[in-house]
Amino acid sequence: MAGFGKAMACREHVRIRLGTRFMSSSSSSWWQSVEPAPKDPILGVTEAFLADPSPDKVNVGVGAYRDDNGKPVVLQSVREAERRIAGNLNMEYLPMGGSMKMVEETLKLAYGEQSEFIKDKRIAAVQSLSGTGACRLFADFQKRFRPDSQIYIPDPTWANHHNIWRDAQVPQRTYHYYHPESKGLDFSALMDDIKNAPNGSFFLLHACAHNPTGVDPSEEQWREISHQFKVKGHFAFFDMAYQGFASGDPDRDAKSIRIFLQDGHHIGISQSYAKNMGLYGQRVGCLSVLCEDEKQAVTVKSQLQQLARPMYSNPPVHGALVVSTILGDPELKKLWLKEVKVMADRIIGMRTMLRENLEKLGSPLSWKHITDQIGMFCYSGMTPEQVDRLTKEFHIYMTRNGRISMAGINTSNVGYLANAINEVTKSA
Ligand code: PLA
Repeated sequence: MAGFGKAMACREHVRIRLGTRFMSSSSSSWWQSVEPAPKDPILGVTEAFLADPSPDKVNVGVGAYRDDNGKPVVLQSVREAERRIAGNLNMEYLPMGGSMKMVEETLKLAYGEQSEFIKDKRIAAVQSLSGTGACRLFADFQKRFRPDSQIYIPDPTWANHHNIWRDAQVPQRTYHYYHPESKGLDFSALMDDIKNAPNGSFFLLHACAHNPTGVDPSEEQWREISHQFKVKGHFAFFDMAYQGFASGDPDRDAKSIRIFLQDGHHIGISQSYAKNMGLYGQRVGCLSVLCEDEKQAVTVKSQLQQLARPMYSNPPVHGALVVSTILGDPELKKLWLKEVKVMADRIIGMRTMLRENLEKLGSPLSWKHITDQIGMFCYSGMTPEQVDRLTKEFHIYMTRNGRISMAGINTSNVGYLANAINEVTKSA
């Protein structure tokens, strides 16, 4: 008995010890090797802004449109579409490729209302989780069907492009884009990089309103780029996150794409309604790939759906309904186009005001690039240290690459912002 008792006690002891070990492993050591992720260079700015109690604080970090009172905007066209769809619909799943009605209307915006490619059903297209989701889906598609390819990304670019193609395990190269001295396009270096890339390379191009630089090629330069792509047999993937935000006219902002289409390229496009319809949080967009013919488009689409299925199964329904309601009704579409123009014009107006304010303060630097650049952002040329001073001393929040979201500026804060920029840059 004594021996049995001893054995039991021993087993109990082992159980407890093991138990404690299990406890400790499940409560702490599973994720012991996990390091904190670095803060996102753009969305991290919003977090810091929200945590600042100062009444003077200004957020010109993330590219989110604000009205002249600094308030987020829900477009009238969106409100009206929501009124029309409210209560009328069920909440069933969309197909894996999303709302075909939405996709059809979205393709018209990019490829042109009368596009032969739409009529000939040569475009494989799916609704995506906004522009980010479209880029990621394309990156995964590229990896799956062109596993040895790499992607050429402009230097600089939207920071998340690097994350997207990294996580899709597509090797990245950069190509010259921005010229720091002129604060414009480094066209000759860009053309050299296009020429020197191996034939048949994948290139990511910003269709308009380049983020973060606000620098776009001219129409003539786009023609040259397209020509050189043809010579080299490169693939152009257009990220069009700001259609309408550059000129105020979505058709004009699609010029780069139309040039490539005229030249017979088989391109890919990411489209987003975050900015031009203000549907940021609805996550609605579209990925399209122009194919040889209808048969290939059907095949490619089936593979895009296959990629989406294990990730998120099918995309959300509400934003897609808002978009298809607006674009499917000529009156609502007209209203939307007017509203896009109002947003773009307000930003253009703020460019002039910011530049004028800086010049009035007697800034020794040139601020011409503020009005030369286009779209949602101004690539100011400020250093990370100057940006840090803006944040610490003036509670102004922006990304450390010196990018200013023009959409966060209004008539009430432009003077304050100009003064602060002048203070941190005047001795540079
Ligand atoms: N592509 C580019 C070039 C972008 O600038 C952005 C958004 C996206 C795609 C993705 O937008 P979406 O997924 O919301 O459609 N860039 C923002 C926001 C506005 C962000 O970083 O997510 C920016 O502040 O740069």
